[in-house]
Amino acid sequence: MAVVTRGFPSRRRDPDERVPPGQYVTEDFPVLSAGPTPRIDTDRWSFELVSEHGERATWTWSELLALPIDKIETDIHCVTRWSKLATRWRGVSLDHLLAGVETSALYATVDCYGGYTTNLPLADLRGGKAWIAYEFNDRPLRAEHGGPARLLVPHLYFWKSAKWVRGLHLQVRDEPGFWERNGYSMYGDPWTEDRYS
Ligand SMILES: Nc1nc2c(c(=O)[nH]1)N[C@H]1C(S)=C(S)[C@@H](COP(=O)(O)O)O[C@H]1N2
Ligand SMILES: [Mo]
Repeated sequence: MAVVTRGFPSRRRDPDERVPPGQYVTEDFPVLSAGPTPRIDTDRWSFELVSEHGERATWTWSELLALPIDKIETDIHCVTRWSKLATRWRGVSLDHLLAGVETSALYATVDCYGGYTTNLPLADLRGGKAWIAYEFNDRPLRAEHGGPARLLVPHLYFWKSAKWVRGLHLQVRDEPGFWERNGYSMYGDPWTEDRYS
């Protein structure tokens, strides 16, 4: 799969239908960070996948970029009620990173430089629904938006799209991440307004 487009039928569908309940559309790109912006050089960036058995796989920046690259066009929805339509990204599908992993785990916790975490079902990271994104609007992803690379899981509220991603670990049980421990939903489906637990 070389190219993915999602959420792209903007010329055919009524824009109102693309906005989940309780959301408004913004042209801005707000920055929402729970702490200071970590600065990570791509020279020392790596992504580590840890299975529930403790098996590890690691990708350097150049190893990541050697994987098939997708172009993604998608709407994003923040739980604080802004939605941004037709955002454009480049990234590597999690399918490529998860392909070689032996697991029967059903959940994942995403780990970040700076300490942020978030949890989601492993199934939501598979099937062309989630990426390690490193470009936004044809430019390197800016640090405040998670550069050099962030998770992009646009079908869930945007707090699941962890910035400054550095890996994920697979879990047999669903463990709450940073915002999930602070009252946000374990899942976060914008279409059912699954905001808080
Ligand atoms: N590492 C990290 N990732 C994060 C956050 C954060 O504070 N730290 N905030 C989350 C929240 S609540 C949102 S809405 C989006 C915001 O992304 P943006 O700042 O690029 O708009 O990032 C998510 N990912
Ligand atoms: Mo958010």
